[in-house]
Amino acid sequence: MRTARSKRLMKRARAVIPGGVNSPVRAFGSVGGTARFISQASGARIEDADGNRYIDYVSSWGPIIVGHAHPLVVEAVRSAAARGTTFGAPTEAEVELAERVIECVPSLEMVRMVSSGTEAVMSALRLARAVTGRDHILKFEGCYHGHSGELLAAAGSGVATLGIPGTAGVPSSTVAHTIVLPFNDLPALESAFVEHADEIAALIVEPAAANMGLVLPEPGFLPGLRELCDTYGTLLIFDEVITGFRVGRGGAQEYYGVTPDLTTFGKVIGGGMPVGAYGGRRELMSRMAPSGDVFQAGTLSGNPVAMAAGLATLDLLAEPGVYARLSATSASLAEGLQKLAVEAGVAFTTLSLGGIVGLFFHAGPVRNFADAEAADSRRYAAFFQAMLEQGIYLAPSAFEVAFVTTAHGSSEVDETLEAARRAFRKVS
Ligand code: KE4
Repeated sequence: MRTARSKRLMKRARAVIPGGVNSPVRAFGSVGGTARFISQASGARIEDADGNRYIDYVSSWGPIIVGHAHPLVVEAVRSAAARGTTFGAPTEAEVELAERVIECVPSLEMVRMVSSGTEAVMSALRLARAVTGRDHILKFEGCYHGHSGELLAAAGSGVATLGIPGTAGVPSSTVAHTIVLPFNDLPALESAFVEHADEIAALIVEPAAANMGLVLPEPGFLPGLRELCDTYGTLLIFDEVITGFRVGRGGAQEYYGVTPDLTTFGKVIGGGMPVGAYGGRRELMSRMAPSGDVFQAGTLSGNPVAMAAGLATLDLLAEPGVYARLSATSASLAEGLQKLAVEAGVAFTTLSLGGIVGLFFHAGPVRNFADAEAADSRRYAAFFQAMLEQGIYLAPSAFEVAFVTTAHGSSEVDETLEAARRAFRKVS
């Protein structure tokens, strides 16, 4: 496969952008080889600078759900931009998208638009701390909630001990209020609540974890979070930046039937343009400036071009049967991959939820981050390369997932499984 132009572009990029990329995972660091510079995309397929075409399962890490360059989304962006790209003043489009998101997600009475998932999470945590008057926050190992310093914490030494910096540049004081626990472990959570009783402002969780591969909540886990938060007066925040509008119109909270106090969104609601949002009950959200005393702001928050892309995307997702079809495509891909792995004698676990497919080179079950870390990431890297060579673009990291769009149909699944048959043989 020719990669000369991507190689040349990466050399140029590295001279002016750290690591040649504007987000680390794009550099292919954990899978090796040449990161592909993408020049264009349409539907389920992308094309790189050397003219190679791929079936895309990165889907820009989730925002692309109705396929790349959907004509209705492109037209919405074009016509919005032609009326002016940003005003720094309220527009009707922001009200429309807020109303649409609230209409779809029962736990919401108000939302605030921002420009990324990170911003949405930062703001929701600040609100939770203001509302409760408490400082501690609690997250789970392997869940990713954006790059705000307070969340870049590694688990402390013992269960329920406070976090330690997970990266350079985060002072230990910044994570001194962050408790990090194992996902799917209610007993550990219970003891953390006993130890920190009335000090925890918020518990934030990806209701289905999709940043350590796909790890689903075990039965009782999410209801257990809700119960413990109620007992201790802690706000429950569902980070639905990935699951929102991807596992269903009402998100993972509707799918699992557990109602959080606050929810964060991103990706899909921007239709490929920079958008994040956070929302919840009116009594909570009205604490945000200017109606309340909790400050948060943003130059391009609610950007009208981004709102147009989001609205066009949510219109397309409102068509009857869309999520059933999306889930069926994901399930057929997952089942097909599992069957091929068994035939090739490769230890492999795959599962799907809405438009998400998780792949682990691990006999399973994968219940938490420790299990996910035990998966064979070297074999994932070899599988990734073998698929890439055959025109299938998976996530360049074993700790991500495959994102399916409504543009992926049976022909894309068949082509992917044909390539996987050869790739599994190669890595077995
Ligand atoms: P952004 O700030 O990247 O828009 O959103 C942060 C975020 C928050 N919450 C969850 C559950 C997320 O998955 C993310 C971002 N997801 C990663 C992919 N796993 C973005 C990819 C990247 O960082 O390049």
